[in-house]
Amino acid sequence: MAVQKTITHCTICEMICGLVVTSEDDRVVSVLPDKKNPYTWRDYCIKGAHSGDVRDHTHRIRQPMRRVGDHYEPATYDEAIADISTRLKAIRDVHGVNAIASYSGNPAGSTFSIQNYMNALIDAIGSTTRFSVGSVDQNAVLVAAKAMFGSEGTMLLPDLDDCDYYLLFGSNPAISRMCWMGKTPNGWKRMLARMPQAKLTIVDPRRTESADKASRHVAILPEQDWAFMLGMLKVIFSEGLDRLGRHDLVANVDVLKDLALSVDLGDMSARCRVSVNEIEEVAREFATARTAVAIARTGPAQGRNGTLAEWLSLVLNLVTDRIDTPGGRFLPNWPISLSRLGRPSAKLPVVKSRVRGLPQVGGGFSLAELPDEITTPGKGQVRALFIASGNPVSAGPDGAAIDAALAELDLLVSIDMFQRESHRHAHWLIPGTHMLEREEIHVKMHSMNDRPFIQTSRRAVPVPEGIIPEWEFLLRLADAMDVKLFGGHVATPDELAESFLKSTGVVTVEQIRAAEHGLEFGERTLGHLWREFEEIGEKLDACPAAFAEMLRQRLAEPLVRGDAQAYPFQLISRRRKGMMNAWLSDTVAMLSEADSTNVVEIHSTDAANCGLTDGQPVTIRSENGALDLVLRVTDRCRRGVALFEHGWGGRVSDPASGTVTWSEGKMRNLLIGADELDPLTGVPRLNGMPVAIEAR
Ligand SMILES: Nc1nc2c(c(=O)[nH]1)N[C@H]1C(S)=C(S)[C@@H](COP(=O)(O)OP(=O)(O)OC[C@H]3O[C@@H](n4cnc5c(=O)[nH]c(N)nc54)[C@H](O)[C@@H]3O)O[C@H]1N2
Ligand SMILES: Nc1nc2c(c(=O)[nH]1)N[C@H]1C(S)=C(S)[C@@H](COP(=O)(O)OP(=O)(O)OC[C@H]3O[C@@H](n4cnc5c(=O)[nH]c(N)nc54)[C@H](O)[C@@H]3O)O[C@H]1N2
Ligand code: SF4
Ligand SMILES: [Mo]
Repeated sequence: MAVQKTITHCTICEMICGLVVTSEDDRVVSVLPDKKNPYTWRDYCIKGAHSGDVRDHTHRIRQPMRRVGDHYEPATYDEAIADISTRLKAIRDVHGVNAIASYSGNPAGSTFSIQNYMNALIDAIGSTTRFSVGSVDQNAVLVAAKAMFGSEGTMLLPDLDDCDYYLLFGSNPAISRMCWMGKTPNGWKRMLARMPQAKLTIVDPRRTESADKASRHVAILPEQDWAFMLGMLKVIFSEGLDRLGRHDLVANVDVLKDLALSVDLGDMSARCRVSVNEIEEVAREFATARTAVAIARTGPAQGRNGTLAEWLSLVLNLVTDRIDTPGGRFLPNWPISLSRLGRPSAKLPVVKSRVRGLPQVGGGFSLAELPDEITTPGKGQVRALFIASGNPVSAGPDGAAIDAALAELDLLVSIDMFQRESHRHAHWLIPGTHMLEREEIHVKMHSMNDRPFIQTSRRAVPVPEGIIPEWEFLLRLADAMDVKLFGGHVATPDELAESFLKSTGVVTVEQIRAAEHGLEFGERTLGHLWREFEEIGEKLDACPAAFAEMLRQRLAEPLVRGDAQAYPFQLISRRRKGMMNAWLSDTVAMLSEADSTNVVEIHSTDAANCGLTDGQPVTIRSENGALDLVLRVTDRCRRGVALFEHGWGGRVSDPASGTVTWSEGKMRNLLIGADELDPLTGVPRLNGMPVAIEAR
């Protein structure tokens, strides 16, 4: 028996924790944290521990599958590439290049080869029709960074270990870990270790697992973080608690200050349903702490006011001198600065969508636009779509509309290890590789580390016979279409990584490969953001005009939602330890948690007022749809919100037999409308969607 130990890293979430994988006869036996990984080893979780389940799952797709009528038949890669390229050429000739589109999901982002090669194919074809998972995730960060700092890539990380006051808006790191557009391995425990001398304030409509450990929990109304933050700014400015560090490099502070001073604290309190007293206390605690960070995460970002929350959270750091200072938020600039790389592209014209005319963010259109772009006739109407490691029907708004639109395509190609909900109508199912089968250096992910560290993943088990890596499939497809990926300058992911790394002159592929447990290269230093501004001779914009305009619109809105009578609740979500978005739900990691997938939780007073009781069958209804669920009465959710989880209700099929092998729970996003979006990010109301709950 061939027992082998491989040192690699996980890519299930952004944390990319170091792993030691034991395999025997090419099967995964155990996955443990790599305790010699100097950077990530303490941050390891059940998802990574059970990652082998996915690799050896019985329903994994192990060869290309072609749709023939209402079933699938196995095919070779040559057949797949010949058929797909022929169809793509025909679509391109009749409908134009923009009729060929892609959607890359979350796992594509944490896999260097998949996302880069998928994007490269769409680029090489000449299409600009990419849909982005960021539109149901982090677009607010990109939009705020571009408007304030000049580049979408300018993401500021918290200096956790020197911070005395953590102010977290809409994040539950006890479950989700501290990973979102930046990496602070073991971040949750690092914060807890600094308490009680440090304070942690969690702003969340639900008293979460993280709030249980916090020094303060602020039970805010969904989508109203901006009002809380603006109230804080009013207090900070009017009490003279502001301390702007680099006056010389910041523009429009006066406009911002006037705006903040003009609001009424009582009005802000009424909008976010947090008392004036609590807003004042948090503002003073935050502003007077020795060091502090304010961070907004997916809670507000996945709603209609995400940009405002992201902007104002950055402003809170800015006006109290917590940017690029110890214990504040800083710009990592290793091994390549996304910030600098993004700057030239920020000057290029922004691509707008055909039907709604919305701008691309992070190089992609909003998922909310996908159905219209497929079903609305005209030049550039999407006729072919690649879904690379994604499940847009489960992840996006109005899943039913996305599903119906996907059924109308002339060509749908899914590149995934499984056939899930979004792949039901696929003409071709192209197998994906598993992370433990890949060897690559994810330059971009590592550039978001909070310390200079980079690592290669290593192949712990072989790619099963019959499967070729996603990038190789895309490269061969490009050849068949007579187009060149990356202008023909690079072929393999290693060459691509090398081309990125070359520009830094800091580390080489060889050095990274040679470092068994990952490579630490140098000390972390602060001050890169201001230095960048000095170098390019520009200023940070504290109050971008479009943001101020949106803020004024929100301030002019009535205090109570117009639809509050018909839809008294606003929907929020939660994550589970063993699940990753809408996947891993059918693996061992989830077995102990797989109960109660159809439960909606509301506050006991709300339940009593509606005449509803715990355990009662109810219908939850939005303007977009209705689902039958069971009520759970709780005091964890604040009044006026309903908690129902994302990630359930999708089906996994075995294309060989045509049977559905797994489905559990109801699909939450059927309730989410695709019309009302944050106008600056294209993000739908995944959090905050108005709903009604009634007995059935
Ligand atoms: N209501 C609501 N909606 C949400 C959210 C929410 O909190 N609430 N969360 C949002 C967020 S934060 C995100 S990031 C998005 C996620 O949106 P998506 O990325 O579209 O959805 P996932 O469920 O993560 O699906 C990932 C797919 O990738 C496949 N996959 C996993 N690993 C690999 C691999 O190594 N190779 C290949 N080829 N395929 C792989 C899986 O089998 C799965 O089908 O959903 C968003 N949608
Ligand atoms: N186990 C596990 N870990 C994960 C994932 C997973 O699915 N499972 N997903 C990964 C991914 S893709 C991502 S993007 C990250 C996300 O990581 P986080 O950003 O930490 O996301 P959540 O844990 O969903 O926490 C969001 C919180 O926001 C609250 N909330 C909802 N609406 C609002 C609002 O309007 N305002 C405020 N202030 N709060 C609100 C919710 O109640 C919830 O507690 O987690 C990653 N880690
Ligand atoms: S899923 Fe778990 S083990 Fe994998 S990178 Fe994320 S935190 Fe680490
Ligand atoms: Mo995400």
